[in-house]
Amino acid sequence: MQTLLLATTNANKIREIRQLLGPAGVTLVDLGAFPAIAEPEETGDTFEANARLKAEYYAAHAGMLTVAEDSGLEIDALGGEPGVRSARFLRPDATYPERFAEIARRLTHVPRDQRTARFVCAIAVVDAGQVVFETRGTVEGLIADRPAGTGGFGYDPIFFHPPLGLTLAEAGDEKAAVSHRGEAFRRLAAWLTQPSGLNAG
Ligand code: ITT
Repeated sequence: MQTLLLATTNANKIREIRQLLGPAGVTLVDLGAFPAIAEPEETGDTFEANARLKAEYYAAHAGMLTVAEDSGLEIDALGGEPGVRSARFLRPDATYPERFAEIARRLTHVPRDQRTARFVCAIAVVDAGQVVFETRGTVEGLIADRPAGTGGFGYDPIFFHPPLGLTLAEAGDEKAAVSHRGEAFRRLAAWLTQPSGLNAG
């Protein structure tokens, strides 16, 4: 069975991705197996650039087939902020309630129906120094009036998903069915299991 390094330091991502790649028939190892590898600086301007940067870096240091993802929240009325800086928005050590309050402040004069936003997840897979698979998943929604729900992580409590009528923090298992990460990693699972994918032969 193929072994794939899941190169993220975010435990919430690991939990979601392990579930999404369950049907892919690969053995997943995470960065817990490589405690000596320091985190790279995420210098890319796009989710794709950062996903590639992380996958190339960890693949080179661990010497194995590696997947990395870069994700975040784009709020249209804020010109796409926090975007690639989602994990560091406001301050690297800011709490999510602090970030929610700042977003609410910046959206004060924006009508509710114009508070459109999306989560984006870009994936890159690197094998022997080459990017061998890339994709992007998105989910569209609206910034909620106030945080709601205790599931998920990060910005999920303020991300309202109109078809579900819930924030992603209220969505439970349904988050994976509609999320940016779900879309991207289901495509990766399909690629890993198809005859022309990595498992060929
Ligand atoms: P790695 O780089 O090690 O993977 P990270 O948390 O720093 O971990 P990113 O740079 O990709 O990862 O930042 C992603 C941030 O975007 C994450 O920390 C959240 O703030 C936000 N985010 C991404 N996916 C999310 C989701 O499903 N729900 C809520 N917030 C999410």
